[in-house]
Amino acid sequence: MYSVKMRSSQNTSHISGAETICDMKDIEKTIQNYFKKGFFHENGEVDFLNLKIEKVTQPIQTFNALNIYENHTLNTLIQQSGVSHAALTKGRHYIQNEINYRGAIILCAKTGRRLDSTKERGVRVTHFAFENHSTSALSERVQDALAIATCISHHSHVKGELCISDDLSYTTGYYATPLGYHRLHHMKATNSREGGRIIFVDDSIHLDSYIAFLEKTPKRIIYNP
Ligand code: PML
Ligand code: MG
Repeated sequence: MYSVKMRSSQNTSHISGAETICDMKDIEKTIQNYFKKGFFHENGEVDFLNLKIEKVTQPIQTFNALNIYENHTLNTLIQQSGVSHAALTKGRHYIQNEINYRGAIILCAKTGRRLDSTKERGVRVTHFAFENHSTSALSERVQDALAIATCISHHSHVKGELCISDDLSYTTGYYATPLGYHRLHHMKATNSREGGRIIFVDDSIHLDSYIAFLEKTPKRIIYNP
């Protein structure tokens, strides 16, 4: 199996990213698809696009995807998952600031203090593949989001993850906990690059091994509700 990754930018500012793990025979069509996705993007004209293909050498770990839910409010979810309002407010600041992080920001669920030291890059969930074994079709965007959310929440110290897309016209976000992926509609105004991923954790987490799991361990996420 091979890990295939794409990221594109304008003036070093993040425009788009995608990734999967696939068989050798599927690499060509995957990079074609990622080229189109990353190069022709509503977020702006691209002046840099990186495609990376790497052979997967470590064993792949398999996880069941979180179940998808609708109709919950963010405030209720935040409260139920043990994240404070102060932490949510700080998380929203990272989402609303001018920086488009490529990855996630990790905050203490109690105080909202930033715990990772990845600056403007953020922590990227990489080396994962999504397999839909259910009869319900999911858009490519939701498949990716569900795979990433499943990886992020697979740790006993993670309370929840808030994600809002930084794509101009996509306003649905989600809040995921180890108990489910909750879609949240109308999370921002259209034509806004505001967006990002915030992971709320218990600050006794062993951050280095958690980040190594997210960024390096090959992961397969099976959706079969
Ligand atoms: C993104 O576009 O990067 C994030 C996608 C969030 C998907 C939310 C949903 O529709 O379930
Ligand atoms: Mg995007």
